Amino acid sequence: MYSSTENGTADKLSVLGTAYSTDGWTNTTSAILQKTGRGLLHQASHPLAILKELIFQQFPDYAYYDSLSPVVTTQQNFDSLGFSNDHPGRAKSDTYYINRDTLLRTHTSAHQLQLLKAGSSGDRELLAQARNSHAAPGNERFLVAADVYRRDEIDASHYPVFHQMEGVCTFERREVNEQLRQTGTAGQTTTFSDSNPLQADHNAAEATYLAEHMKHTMNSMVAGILARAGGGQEGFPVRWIDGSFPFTSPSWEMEVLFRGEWLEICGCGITKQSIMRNAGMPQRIGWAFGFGLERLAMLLFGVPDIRLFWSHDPRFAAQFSSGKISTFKAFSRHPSCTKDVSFWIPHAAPFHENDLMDLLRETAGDLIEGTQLIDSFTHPTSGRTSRCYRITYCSMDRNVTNDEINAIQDRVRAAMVAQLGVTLR
Ligand code: FA5
Ligand code: MG
Repeated sequence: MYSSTENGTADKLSVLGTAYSTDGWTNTTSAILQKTGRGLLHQASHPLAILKELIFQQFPDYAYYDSLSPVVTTQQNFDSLGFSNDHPGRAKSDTYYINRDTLLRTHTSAHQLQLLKAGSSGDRELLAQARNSHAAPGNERFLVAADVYRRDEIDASHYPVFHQMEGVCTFERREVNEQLRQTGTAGQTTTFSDSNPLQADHNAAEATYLAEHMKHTMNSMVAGILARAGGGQEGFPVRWIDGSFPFTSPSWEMEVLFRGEWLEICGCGITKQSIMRNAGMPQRIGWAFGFGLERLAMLLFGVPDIRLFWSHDPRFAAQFSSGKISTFKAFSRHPSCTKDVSFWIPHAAPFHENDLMDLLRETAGDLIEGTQLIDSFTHPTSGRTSRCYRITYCSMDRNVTNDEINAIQDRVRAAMVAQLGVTLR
């Protein structure tokens, strides 16, 4: 995937058949590049693809996109959505860059402006990429399902590649106001606050109308899917909490009670009117949501660990079939093995935990089950900081030998010295 020059540094990187030049921003590892080609959303009997189709069916009058390339510009992923220049999401420690201007999308919102614009300008080429472009021919309502990439910790509910479902719905402002004049706003409950404010561009009645429409749409979608799950699946209680995104205001997160804990499954809000103006539709107002598909799939299919979605084990794949929500039955778990590594953080260079996580994935792939920081202290006189991480190794689909893990741990330790500049203890 990387083509290398003689000193071993890559000058070109190929993603899904297109070559991109690299620079000091490039931090996408080959372990991640391999995931760009897996296409889990296009394997009809994979739980994520089943869920995607069930959601699409709940939105018959929306255009659906599920084949947009994960390679986007910083303009699409951040600038078009109003992320400030110093927003932490832009940091190299959080995002997989291909080069300075190009990255693996960190969320499906990266396509919002582009798709709204395609609708207002009649960009036929892009509109034709919708699977059912006849349903909403001007992209006034659309869904985008896609793989997204984030440098993140490793555990049972976080993985550096996951999937989102974006939903965008827009209305003629004049028609909303006409309807509000006829029906009034009595009985509506949306409140705004200083920390989750109404936009200066909207009046309270309009924003309330949009928020109620959005929450109703999302609740019905979740209820519709749960109804399809059948077989004694009980409803999951849902609650809304205030959220914050640069491209919506007000904003919310939807949480679902699952095994006694509130699990965040979605972010959403009223689309900033600046986005509608930039899209060439200042006369329309709208809302948007972004669901995490793994989070929903884990509770619908009873999948206990996010890494199972990437398993090549036929015992995983065999349990699901297109159009059906079935409950996952765990196959025998293979024994795990833990190894600790202690080291001094280098004086000169900054140390970021996500660099260690990428190094682990690059060296040991999905054998890494999780990591835990078990000790951290700063020496009182030298001022040096030491950390100890416990790494848990476990295979999803086979037994691994102690010798094999020892060899991997040796490679991890050597790579930490070479790439992170740490001093092992
Ligand atoms: C976003 O990505 C926003 N783009 C959502 C949005 C869209 C807001 C439209 C407003 C309008 P957030 O970073 O919270 O927001 O991620 C959205 C969902 O993705 C989360 O609720 C969660 O379900 C899922 N998610 C986030 N990080 C991970 C991860 N590392 N692994 C699995 N799922 C994740
Ligand atoms: Mg969130």
